[in-house]
Amino acid sequence: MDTEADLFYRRLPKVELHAHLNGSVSFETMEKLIKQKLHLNIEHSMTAIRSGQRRTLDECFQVFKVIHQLVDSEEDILMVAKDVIQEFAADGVKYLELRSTPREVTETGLTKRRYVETVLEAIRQSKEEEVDIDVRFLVAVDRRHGPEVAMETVKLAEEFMLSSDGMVVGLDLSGDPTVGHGKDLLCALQKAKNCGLKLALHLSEVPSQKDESELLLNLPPDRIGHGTFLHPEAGGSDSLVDKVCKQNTPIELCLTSNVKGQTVSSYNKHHFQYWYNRGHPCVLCTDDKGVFCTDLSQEYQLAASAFGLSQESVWGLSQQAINFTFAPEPIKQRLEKKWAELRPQVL
Ligand code: 6MZ
Repeated sequence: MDTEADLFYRRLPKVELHAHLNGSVSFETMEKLIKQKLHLNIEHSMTAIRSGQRRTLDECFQVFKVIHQLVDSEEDILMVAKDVIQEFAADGVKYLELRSTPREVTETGLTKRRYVETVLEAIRQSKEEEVDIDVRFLVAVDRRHGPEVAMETVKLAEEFMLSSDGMVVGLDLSGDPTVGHGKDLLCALQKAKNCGLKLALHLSEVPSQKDESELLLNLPPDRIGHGTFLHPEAGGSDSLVDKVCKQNTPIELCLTSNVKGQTVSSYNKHHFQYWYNRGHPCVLCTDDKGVFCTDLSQEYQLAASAFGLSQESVWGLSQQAINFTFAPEPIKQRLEKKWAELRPQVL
């Protein structure tokens, strides 16, 4: 049963800005997919990392390969995206920026264009069904696939940005951080920026990305994903921190993901503390709520307990995230109003 404290986090209106679609598939949705594709011989233990379990980052990326086998058609994507949106809404998320890498699958006829259209269709249907959440989409570039694919993806993202009625707002750079180098993707990322797509870039997720982060921070990105190894205490540098601070670039922080993926040794050693204590813009996110078995309420609760945050501070954290969204100004104002209406009299 939920305690009073649990209820506070569940009722807290929240903004989710770093959620990979296929990493966010819940146990229940996975159950449906596994049953539909028994011939693949996939078990739950292959698609999620349970409480107390840890994996290397490399093993986490193997998990995505398994999930991609299960989610390989338009019908799957529609179901998965609708379920994920519904689940975020049920967890009190009022504004969600979902991200996903367009994929093509010859056997099912899935193309990258249909992939994006199907995610947008899921967003549209959720709206028609009056699910209480505003959803936007970031098209993701998987760094593993190199510069040509990155450029193709940017072109696709630009097209949808212009034709999707404001649903496609930006571009994400993600994928296995140990593969490839950001310098090869600069051209595509610059093009995305020039055409008005906002940039949410995974930066310094592993220690070896120092030079790459120096380079990518010059773009500059509009938000940073993880940034685990940017600060000097984690092996980064003052110059990286200076750049991030000068540009005041919000950082998307995903506690459970980093602890389970073992890039951070424990919750109370998470770099949330470094940035939060400096008053730097921080937003708590889930990353992959399905794979890491978490939700956004739990992430707020974990941060509060690891760093002794009061309910007032937690409220402040969730509210300030509105400013870091890629939504247009009127939407931000609408969200501010919602937060004012939902604020408890006593915190
Ligand atoms: C980097 C990640 C990630 O795009 O198929 N992804 N990239 N770091 C992470 N930290 C754990 N978690 C997920 O969702 C799955 C894809 O998102 C990226 C990877 O490219 C992964 O294949 P989509 O919806």
